[in-house]
Amino acid sequence: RQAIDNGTGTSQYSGKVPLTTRKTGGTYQLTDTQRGSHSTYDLKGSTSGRGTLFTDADDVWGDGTPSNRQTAAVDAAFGAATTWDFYKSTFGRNGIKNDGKAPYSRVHYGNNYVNAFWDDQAFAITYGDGQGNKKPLTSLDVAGHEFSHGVTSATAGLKYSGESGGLNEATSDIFGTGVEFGAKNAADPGDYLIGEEIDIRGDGTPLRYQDKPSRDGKSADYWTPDIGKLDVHYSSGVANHFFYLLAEGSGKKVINGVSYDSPTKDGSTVTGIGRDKALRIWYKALTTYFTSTTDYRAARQGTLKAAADLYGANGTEVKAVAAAWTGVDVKS
Ligand code: ASN
Ligand code: ZN
Ligand code: CA
Repeated sequence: RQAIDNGTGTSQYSGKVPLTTRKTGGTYQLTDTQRGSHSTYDLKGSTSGRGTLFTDADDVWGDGTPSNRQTAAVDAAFGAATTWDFYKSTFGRNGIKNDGKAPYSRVHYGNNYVNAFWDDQAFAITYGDGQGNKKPLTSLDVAGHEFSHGVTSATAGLKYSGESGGLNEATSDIFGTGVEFGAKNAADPGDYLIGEEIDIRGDGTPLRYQDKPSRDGKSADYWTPDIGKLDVHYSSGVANHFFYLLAEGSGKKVINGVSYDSPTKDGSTVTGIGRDKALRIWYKALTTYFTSTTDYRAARQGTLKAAADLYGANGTEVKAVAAAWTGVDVKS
């Protein structure tokens, strides 16, 4: 029997965090024995292979700076554990395939690589170190985003192009945000911004905004007949905006010190039902009604059914789902 040890790490984005590790002989491995044996590997700049499992002599990991190569591993391991716990506690889901098996994570991919990605074949999450190798893309919302690509692949299988591709991307943003709020981490409190910690643009602004996706200069706020021609990271805006409206409602709001102002296409007012219900409706739709070819119109229908299943056909939740889709111009 492997011993379960509670390590501690100093992350770059989430402060000091607990880590579950595995003790073998005199060393600790960065393998989470409590959550499907998720392991974190060091690619050391390589762009192929699995890398080298992180190990440590005293079970105290990283120092919060990117020059300590354990630091990105602390964020990645904490992100995977937090996402694992989010799916378990919010939806009763036991890992990506609901079979208790964890993916693995790789950090320090390439040189100055400003991206992170999910690989379905490898069943792995991979993180670059960002510009100047100073901003690893290992923040909580990004970890939740990439992990969620695995969940989408294992469930609806939304095809990664056209409208279904936008829904696939938005699903990852929606649950990434769910993970971040759920963590209640003082260093990285929840918000409806994606990638606000990793400074991917080098000017301090987030990668994406869910209250009004066009704040990034590229993403769509509302459905149009040509929406499927956009890159999936921009056509996702319609569903991100739907999710914000459903959770928080239209208009101005300040949450955890961040200001939002969410418009609707037709000027209608949407009253939010709260993030928890909005997350449950999206998850139920994803895992029950969405398929590889679901488009925006079908997403409206699927989420309406999910809301009816969860909260009753005549509830305020179903009405709010309809109002939020209408607000982003996805009509019945
Ligand atoms: N970070 C991106 C994503 O998860 C990577 C990609 O576009 N392949 O969508
Ligand atoms: Zn993505
Ligand atoms: Ca965020």
